[in-house]
Amino acid sequence: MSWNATVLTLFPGMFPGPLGTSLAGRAMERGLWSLEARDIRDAATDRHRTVDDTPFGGGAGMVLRPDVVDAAIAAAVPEGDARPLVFLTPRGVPLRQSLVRQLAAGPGVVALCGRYEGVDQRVVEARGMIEVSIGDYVLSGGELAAMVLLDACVRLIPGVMGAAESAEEESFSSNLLEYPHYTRPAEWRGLRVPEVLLSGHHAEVARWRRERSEAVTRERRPDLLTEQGRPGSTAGAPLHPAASPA
Ligand code: 6GU
Repeated sequence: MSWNATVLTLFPGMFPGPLGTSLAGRAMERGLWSLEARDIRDAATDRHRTVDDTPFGGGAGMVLRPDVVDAAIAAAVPEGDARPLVFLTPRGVPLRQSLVRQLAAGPGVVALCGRYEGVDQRVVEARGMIEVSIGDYVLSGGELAAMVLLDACVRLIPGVMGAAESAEEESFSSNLLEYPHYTRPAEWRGLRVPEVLLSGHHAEVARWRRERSEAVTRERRPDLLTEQGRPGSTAGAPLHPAASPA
């Protein structure tokens, strides 16, 4: 049983891209996950293969038609497919490690990449899509965001990472930024590695790292220390919007 990703995009040639190399690429070669990129345009029905139209209410840009997107999904996803459908859009809920963990633990994902101004909202809702953003900036399309999401999921699939790297994942689950890292030489350009790291006192090293993690988190990401991202907090979006109480 492997983890399967289907990506619906107007630019299937962008895939697998970086996902075909490095950790994800090796895991794909080993059969631990699969990736299928499907062209949304193949679901168009007119002779110009039209996928978009002007927005009702006016405004700039074009909107992907709901009938075309729905047909693309129907063609790519078998009836009864249990994989969640994720729509990559800057309007989405922020991607967090908690969602990555939930997706990685399931059967895979179907990712819809938006282009132009967006996708008709009716098909987003009719298909129960989870709308996800990867950060507060605007990309020219959802493809790079889909790659980010898939990379984050794939590295959590059992067997993809070695035991040493897997343990590393535990540090982000505490909702703290990582402590700084050092290696040889112990002195470089007159700069010494923090002495505690050379001391061999494991408990002191652990205390120092914890303190550095908390300090850098307070400095750069104080939002991680408040309710939503609290260690052990159950706050946060459910995997599926339809699963939340009305
Ligand atoms: Cl998911 N899509 C686009 N187009 N821009 C984004 C994004 C997604 N997440 C952050 N910016």
